[in-house]
Amino acid sequence: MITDFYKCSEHKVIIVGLDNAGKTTILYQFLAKEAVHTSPTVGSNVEEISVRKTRFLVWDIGGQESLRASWNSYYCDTEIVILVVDSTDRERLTLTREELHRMLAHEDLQSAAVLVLANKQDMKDSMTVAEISQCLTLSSITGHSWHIQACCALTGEGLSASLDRMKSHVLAG
Ligand code: G3D
Ligand code: MG
Repeated sequence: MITDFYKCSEHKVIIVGLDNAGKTTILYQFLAKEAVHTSPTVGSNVEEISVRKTRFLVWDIGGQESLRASWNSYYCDTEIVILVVDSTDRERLTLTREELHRMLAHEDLQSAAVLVLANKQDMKDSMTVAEISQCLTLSSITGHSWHIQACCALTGEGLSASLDRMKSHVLAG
């Protein structure tokens, strides 16, 4: 049955971003809703996350420079790209912008939506969503549906809203 197929299907999500942005913490917050002790991701972590009846297969990909070259091996069939930004890391935001636009030009991601998570909003010196949006030139993205959400992976703030948005995106698509 076609309906059963859709009920059972999983939506592939990849979490990308520079090292130390908070990707692994976010993955496990999605899963457990509690902060976990993390260590730098070597290779990748993958977890299945259910938002009521919608299932996501979420890949957390290592962000160290040496690993970024292999991000593209994860792109195939990805429906949502979550880009995690450390909102306090002003110095490397330009690098994040380059990685984002390079990624979106890849043919395997032509139909993927982008969710930017402006993480570490608990820090006093964090940049706002507006600042990050401008620096990443999000408004220049035309071929992809995109959204930016402020969050704090330590408390989980902003993450339920992110999961809701992911769910409505795949249901609408
Ligand atoms: P990565 O997977 O993107 O490399 P991690 O990043 O999830 O390993 O997180 C890197 C560090 O940032 C961790 O600190 C983690 O606790 C911290 N972190 C993640 N999200 C937040 C947040 O919202 N606010 C704050 N203040 N810190 C956060 P350690 O000290 O373990 O290196
Ligand atoms: Mg990690």
